[in-house]
Amino acid sequence: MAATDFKTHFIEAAIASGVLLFGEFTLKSGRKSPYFFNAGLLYDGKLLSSTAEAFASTIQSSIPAFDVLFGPAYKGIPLAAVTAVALANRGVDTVYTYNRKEKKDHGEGGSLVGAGLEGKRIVVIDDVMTAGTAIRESIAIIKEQKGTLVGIVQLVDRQERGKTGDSSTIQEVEREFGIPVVPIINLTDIIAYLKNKGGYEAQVKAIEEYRAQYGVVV
Ligand code: OMP
Repeated sequence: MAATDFKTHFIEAAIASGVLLFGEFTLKSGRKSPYFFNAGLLYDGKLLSSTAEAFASTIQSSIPAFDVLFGPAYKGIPLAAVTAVALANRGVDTVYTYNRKEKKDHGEGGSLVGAGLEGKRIVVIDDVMTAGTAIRESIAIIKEQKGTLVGIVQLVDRQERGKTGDSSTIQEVEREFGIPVVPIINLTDIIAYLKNKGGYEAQVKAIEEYRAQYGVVV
């Protein structure tokens, strides 16, 4: 599927399955948003399969050589797992790792599950980027484990300002860590879809007002 076809199909399916919602939502950053993307509801096998393909092709086209996919708890976990499968189907052998939110003190112990990160080149696979708190938590884990971060692929870039100045969170993270941060879809794609589809005038107006307050110029 071409990238633009994927985006249209994905946004349509996300709205139909309640993954992409419109209303009033308080975000992790405290910002009040007229839309919310809930990757926790991305449980349709077909949609997950096309999402995995999109992650795999984005990695192949935009991310340098790597060893391990890292899927942060919770929502990054299935995304990293299905991406590893999609890459394997393309002949790219890789491994993946995720963290637990609570450290386990019995059984195998520790807070990471999967391949070790020490001395490895890591790509983070995650759901949504807003102000960058979640991604910085992942970067801290990789550093603590003595892995090297080589790239980040996000399912949705909300194209918002980071914590400092007028740059987007993606620009901030790219600059600070010197790595590519690549989204699969972004807010511009979502607005374009809604405008093209029609019937979403009130939602587009609210999103554009929100974007004027927290977004970056694109
Ligand atoms: P930041 O940590 O501010 O970048 O926000 C990203 C995190 O917020 C994601 O990992 C989600 O946990 C959550 N989130 C969503 O899942 N969907 C959204 O549309 C917006 C957020 C959010 O709270 O900003």
